[in-house]
Amino acid sequence: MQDDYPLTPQQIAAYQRDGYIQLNDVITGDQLEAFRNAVNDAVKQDTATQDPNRQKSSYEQIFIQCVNLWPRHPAVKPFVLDPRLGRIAARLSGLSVRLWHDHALFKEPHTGAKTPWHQDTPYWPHQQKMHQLTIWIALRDATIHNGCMSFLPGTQKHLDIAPVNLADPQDLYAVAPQTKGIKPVTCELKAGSCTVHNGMTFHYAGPNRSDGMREAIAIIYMPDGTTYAPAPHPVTDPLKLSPGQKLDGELFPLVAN
Ligand SMILES: O=C(O)CCC(=O)C(=O)O
Repeated sequence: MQDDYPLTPQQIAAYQRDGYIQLNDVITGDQLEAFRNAVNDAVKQDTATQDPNRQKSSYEQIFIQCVNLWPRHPAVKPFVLDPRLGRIAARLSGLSVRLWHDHALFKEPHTGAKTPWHQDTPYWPHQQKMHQLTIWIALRDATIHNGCMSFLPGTQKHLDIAPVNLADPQDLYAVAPQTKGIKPVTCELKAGSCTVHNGMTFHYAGPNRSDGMREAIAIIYMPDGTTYAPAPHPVTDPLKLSPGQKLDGELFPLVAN
């Protein structure tokens, strides 16, 4: 078993205070290349039947998004379920965590579309909202030029803001005037580095102005014991869950406790 990624008590405290953290060189060398290839192949397969000349919705213009690769793509599975990543999520949150889902997020070259400021958890069919977290892994270098992530520190404490419509974004301060005056922090990442954010922390990614694809995969965790709140979501829609039902079982494996 690989050693745990080193995390200091100061880093854990910073994550809990700010609602995000940057972790460098989490995946390196051959492992990084294998992960990148596996995700690229999966995205190619998932998008193979799409007409590249179709009229894209404003949401599709933000990025190519392929949700929950791991159950369908055996080459991706060991990376997404990697206990070393799960333990990062568990140590930062201080909780036992289950996988919620993964999604590849590929920002196409010269699309001009930004990922608007938003919180994640309000979109998810979960009754508990405070401790979900995403490990966002750069599979290639992510820079200001090609759309790396930015965060508004401390905003994970704002639990009552209506979800932002990503397809028709409003001005952040109209949606969340509480965030006025908070200075965004932008995290450029070398490939294999990642950011981790609480699902309630406001975050943003700029447009991809480069000639290459911005390739990232986000792996999302939820505390063990998270229960279902009926709301449309591609991962839970086929499962016919009852309100209050625990999200567990083979689609939501316990990855670290
Ligand atoms: O990759 C992006 O552009 C945005 C990612 C995001 O919003 C997330 O991982 O929660």
